[in-house]
Amino acid sequence: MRLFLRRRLSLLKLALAGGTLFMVVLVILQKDVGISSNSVQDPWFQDLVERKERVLVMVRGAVNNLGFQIGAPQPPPVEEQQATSDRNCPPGHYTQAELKPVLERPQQDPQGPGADGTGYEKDKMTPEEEKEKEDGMTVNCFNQFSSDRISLSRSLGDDTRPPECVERKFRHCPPLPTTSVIIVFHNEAWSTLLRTVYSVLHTSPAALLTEIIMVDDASTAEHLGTRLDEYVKQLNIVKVVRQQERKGLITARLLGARGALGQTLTFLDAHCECFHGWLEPLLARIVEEPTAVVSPEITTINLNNFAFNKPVATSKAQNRGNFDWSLTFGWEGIPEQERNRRKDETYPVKTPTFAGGLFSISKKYFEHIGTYDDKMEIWGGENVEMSFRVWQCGGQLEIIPCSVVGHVFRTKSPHTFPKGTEVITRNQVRLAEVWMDDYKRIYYRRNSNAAKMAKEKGFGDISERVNLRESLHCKNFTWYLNNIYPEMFIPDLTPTKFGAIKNSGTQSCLDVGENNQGGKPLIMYTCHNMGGNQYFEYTSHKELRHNIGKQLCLQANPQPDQVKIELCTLKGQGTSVAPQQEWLFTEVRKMTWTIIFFKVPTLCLGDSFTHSCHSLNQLHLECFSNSLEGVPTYAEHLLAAFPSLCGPTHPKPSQLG
Ligand SMILES: [Mn+2]
Repeated sequence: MRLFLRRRLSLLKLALAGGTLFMVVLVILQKDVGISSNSVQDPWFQDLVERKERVLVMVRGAVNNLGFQIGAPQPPPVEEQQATSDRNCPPGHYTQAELKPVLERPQQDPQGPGADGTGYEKDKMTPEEEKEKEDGMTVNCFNQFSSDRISLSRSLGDDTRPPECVERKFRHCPPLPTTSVIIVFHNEAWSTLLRTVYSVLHTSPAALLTEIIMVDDASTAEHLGTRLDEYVKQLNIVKVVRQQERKGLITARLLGARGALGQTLTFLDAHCECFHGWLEPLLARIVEEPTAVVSPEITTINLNNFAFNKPVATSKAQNRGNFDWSLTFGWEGIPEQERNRRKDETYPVKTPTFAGGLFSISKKYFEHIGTYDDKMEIWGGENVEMSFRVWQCGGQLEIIPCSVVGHVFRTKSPHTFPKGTEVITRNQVRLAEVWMDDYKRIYYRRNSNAAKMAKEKGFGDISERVNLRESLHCKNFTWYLNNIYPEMFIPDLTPTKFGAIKNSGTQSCLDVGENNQGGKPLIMYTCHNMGGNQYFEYTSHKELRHNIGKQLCLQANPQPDQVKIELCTLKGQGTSVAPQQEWLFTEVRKMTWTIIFFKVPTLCLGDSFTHSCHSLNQLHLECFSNSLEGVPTYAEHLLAAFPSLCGPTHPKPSQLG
């Protein structure tokens, strides 16, 4: 009996001990989760946190099933960084005094032109002023007349960023790194250039700004010579270095970076204005993640009146960078998953590509990751190259929305390309060859100049860059697409037919026209054989896709509507090709094809035209393929059921067999 009791008691002890252990584990787990979600700013960790939370829910559920009732645990207090004996690394946060700017902004006239970031345009102008404005517009492609009348030290008014950005404090330890601001310019107007410089001096903490390095890419304008040298002398931490021959942005930046003394590099364009507290969040992210390449949120300075588009406290980051298959950079909305990962605006936004004009990077990391491809010329493609490289080689590309910098976006460049715009294609071919593996073919099919250059090896020596990719053990482009940009549409690597659709009667080609994002009718236009707006490919699903950026499909519409391009209905699992987007090719004789019937005969095209589908001389369309390495050039003759060409007497698809 005693023995039995003892045994029962020890069983009870065991149960109690087990229960206690369970609770301890629970508390530890909870603490772990609490710390992660409080101190880790890194959104990548969010996944981990969520996973832990799921485990926690499971554990709680198990506990409840056992009959325990546990109240919601209190999250542990945010622990302050332990005080260290290192004098350079004191505890606590930077005070405002410690983040005092290099140069106090002098008192500004609140009624002055452009005060507090407002726009300025003069109403009644004299003929001389009109002329001055026009000349300024011609030289700069922005309103220099306005810029010249706005204070070089103008204020941008109150700090209107979201409160979590305004209130954010930065830890002393590890300290924020210093930075060298590098500004490349070529024939920039005096007022925009110097306002950029002053803006940096008025907003950057003296403790963090090592220097401003202005790199002159062989400007010819008078005011940018000795006058500039003399002027910046009084600004002490500003220096000018000069590239004697115009070699472009890439080599100019490398020249600036070479002499930089800061721990990080911050590249800015020559017509920018920095908003309150723009620098600290960029540098804080680099401390946290030394492989992060971080861009500010870029806002618009109006090119006509220089109004600064200020941030709105309640709005969230909207945009991230992308690219299309002609390797052009663009902006897109942040996908929902990424939006959900960010708890507030202090979290970085991961971005597949970046605009590349404004960013900060650790100097060591910039060198480690291979700076720039120094055989690229002038500009164009270098931002996409750096985007692929950073991601594929283990870095991160991010936008930091709490950091806001304004930039004058122009609709066209006032500068010429000394060797023509061919250099952009050359730069793009270099990046495609080094980073994109077989996916480069998708680009080449859409740009026949690029395809030709690739075939003829006219893009220069890329061995250094290929070696770099190898020595850094960079991942391949499939990895990039799957992990960094899974939202990207990937066209057929080997479509059955591709090229331009040509009417051999009129010698014109089917063309989507300017800025056709879908919904607009197509036009017939002089064939240029360069791909672009005249590029189509025939997919294994019988679609005729124009898919350089968006997934657009040629769609027949009920008469009398013309053929348009619309979003493809086939988008992946669970979707199918709409009958209006399905086209048939029928061979009429060897290498000569008649088409392209769309599936619903009752909807067949245009009766307002007298042509019959039988008058082949009028209706011949040719499909020119781009020539690719190893693929012979071929031309296929096609007859298209195009509304302006196809009359009501066309034969039924079955007759065409
Ligand atoms: Mn610019």
